[in-house]
Amino acid sequence: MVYVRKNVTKLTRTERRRFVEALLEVKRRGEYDEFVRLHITHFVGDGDRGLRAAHMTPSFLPWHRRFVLDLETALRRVDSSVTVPYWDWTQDRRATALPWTDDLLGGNGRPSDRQVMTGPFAYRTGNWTIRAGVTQGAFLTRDLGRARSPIDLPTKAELQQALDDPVYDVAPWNSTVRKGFRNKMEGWGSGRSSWRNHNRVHRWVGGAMLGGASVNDPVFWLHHAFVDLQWQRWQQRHRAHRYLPDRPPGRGSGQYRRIVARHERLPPWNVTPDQLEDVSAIYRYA
Ligand code: CU1
Ligand code: CU1
Repeated sequence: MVYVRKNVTKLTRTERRRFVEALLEVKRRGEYDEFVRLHITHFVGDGDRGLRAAHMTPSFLPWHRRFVLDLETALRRVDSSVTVPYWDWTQDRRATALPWTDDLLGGNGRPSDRQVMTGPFAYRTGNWTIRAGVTQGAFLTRDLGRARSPIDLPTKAELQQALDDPVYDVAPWNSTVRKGFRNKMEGWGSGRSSWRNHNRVHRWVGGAMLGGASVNDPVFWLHHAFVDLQWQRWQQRHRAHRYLPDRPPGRGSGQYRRIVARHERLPPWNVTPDQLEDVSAIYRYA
């Protein structure tokens, strides 16, 4: 049965409660921290050595598609009615509105140390202690909108610029490319312009959402579900276009063995980007 991922603003009271309870149970079982660790392990950038499977790379989209799917599977083992909702940050832009309510993700961090004090993921509830992180803090932190040097969430127009590009990605397939849907969506550039779309949302949330351990904030999943929806929209708009590159770069290329081509295995899974392009048999967005 194909299940439905909803806009977070469309969840009923019961659906919100069940989503939160499933997350807390996955955390209690120790599975959640494995997701955090996996993401940290795959936080390899242009300046690092080795294969870039998850970030600054064409497979940014399929990697996170499979990653969200795995979390969703873990949630559905707890409660089969649960799916991952998406946060449309072009619409829901206020730090006090959904998804930042006490019955869902809780609110902003307090000014002194950015610790989240409200909602189900506040440290004092005892249910959300951060164990896997690049920093040592045990509590979840947020700095919605960046109080000291404010930024806005990406706009509809900015998202549209990414969706309008018919080419999936271009050489050299990293964070420096100016063309292609993938990096316009992922959002790398230089200086402040490297905070576009996906990246900008991580910046806007701040706190735990910065860096490799960003999975510690459950908004990660709502954000990446929305990014995943954009990939679907892009596919529907540009039907003649597909994931690129279709073949691995050759030995002479600086990207040799650094990226994942369409039919290559996408670590840590036994799956290819090609196999992740169509998920219509698993879920759809409403
Ligand atoms: Cu990521
Ligand atoms: Cu992300």
